[in-house]
Amino acid sequence: MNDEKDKIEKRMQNMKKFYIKAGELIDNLPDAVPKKTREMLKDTILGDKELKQLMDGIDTHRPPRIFLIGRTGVGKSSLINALCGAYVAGVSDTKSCTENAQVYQCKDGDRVLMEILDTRGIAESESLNTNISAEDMLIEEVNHFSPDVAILMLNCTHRDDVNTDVEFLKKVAKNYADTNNLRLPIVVVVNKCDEMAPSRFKTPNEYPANKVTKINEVVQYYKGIIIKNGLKIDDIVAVSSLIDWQTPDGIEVSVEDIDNLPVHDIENLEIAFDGRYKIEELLDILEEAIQDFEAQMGLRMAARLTEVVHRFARHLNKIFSGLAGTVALTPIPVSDIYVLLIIQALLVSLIASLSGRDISLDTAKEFIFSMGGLAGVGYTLRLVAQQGAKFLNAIWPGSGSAVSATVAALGTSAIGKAAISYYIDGKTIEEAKKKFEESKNEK
Ligand SMILES: Nc1nc2c(ncn2[C@@H]2O[C@H](COP(=O)(O)OP(=O)(O)OP(=O)(O)O)[C@@H](O)[C@H]2O)c(=O)[nH]1
Ligand SMILES: [Mg+2]
Repeated sequence: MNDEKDKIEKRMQNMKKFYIKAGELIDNLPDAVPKKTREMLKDTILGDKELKQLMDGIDTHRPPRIFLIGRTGVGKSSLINALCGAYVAGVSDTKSCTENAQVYQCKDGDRVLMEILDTRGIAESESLNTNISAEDMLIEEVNHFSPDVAILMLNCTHRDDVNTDVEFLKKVAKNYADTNNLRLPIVVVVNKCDEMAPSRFKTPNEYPANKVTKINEVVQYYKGIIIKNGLKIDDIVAVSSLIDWQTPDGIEVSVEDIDNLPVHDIENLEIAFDGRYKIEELLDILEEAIQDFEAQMGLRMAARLTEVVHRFARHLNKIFSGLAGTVALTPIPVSDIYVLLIIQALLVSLIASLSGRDISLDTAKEFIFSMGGLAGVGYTLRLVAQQGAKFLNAIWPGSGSAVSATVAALGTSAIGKAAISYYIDGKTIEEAKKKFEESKNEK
């Protein structure tokens, strides 16, 4: 939907505006903040390459090109839907299609989310031409497509012979490396985890331990074969792409019937049941594997608004927790505690801006204080400096007179998660606080 695209762009621009303003905000901090500290803050936040790339990418991104290889019915199309969190119609691009491979764009309305080279795997393909083998044709096709990442899809419940596809991928990877002077990132996805016994458990956080154990065994089995065959992969992950769809008026439709619906209904399909397992993890793996920043950003943007906003918020949280940890590498004395506080306040403000709200640094600080039960105290920076130890103990009990890198990173990540639940998920402040309490004790 166009609407959706506008909204995503608007939220991103909103966040970027706040980021650009950060330097000015730091300059305008009360005089109690020493100049040295301000400089340190500016260097840390504005000097961070990853954060800068993220912000720059908002204006320059392109749909990632994904080379999908897997047998008919393994769930290639379903995986794309799962990654996008939407039913995306594949639009064929006729210029380079053979019987074994198909290039298409995944679209949500007129927004191109991804470009896919879809193949059924060499094991299933037949030579179409006596002069040139199916394999050579496919390799040619892949090179022409120039993927950002290759995904080999396997089935969790029946252990297919993967040797042929692994051998083929090795050739593709070699060819790709020779042509592009770049390594082709390869991610292996073991799909249909939900069908692993006991298969009646379809809700991801209700998978019993024995199901998870069996899933992991399959992953180890495939991993063994791949390693034995000498294929270098970036990662392997077991997922479920299961989504049941319904029309906006709540009528559930089976995947087989979707194509018979009017275009308007297809474009507006909603999730009736979300059985997606470890898809977020896969997205993180793909983000890491894709080397091109514009494509990386395109992957982040390839979803419905709520998912895009979450993805960005999580990414911001990761960056800022890292920054807080770095700052605290030399343990921060109490008097410098506002460095951490400002880093966190900026994080909270950026997360709020993603939710479509503009909040001041002061509001962000109030939010942070309220996590430690200091709401309404009206803490100023000067007060924080004076009462640093009290503040520290309220937020991270036992942190004593200095904050270690781990505590700073964990505490910041916990604040970020609380901010996501309050500003983005619309939870109450009590629920956000609960999230904070849970998160700060995580490993
Ligand atoms: N339970 C379950 N069903 C799945 C999953 N992924 C796909 N399916 C179902 O498996 C069937 C085949 O899925 P597709 O996504 O069409 O498979 P494909 O690999 O694109 O198949 P081709 O396009 O024919 O090569 C469909 O009925 C999907 O609904 C999954 O993770 N769990
Ligand atoms: Mg398909």
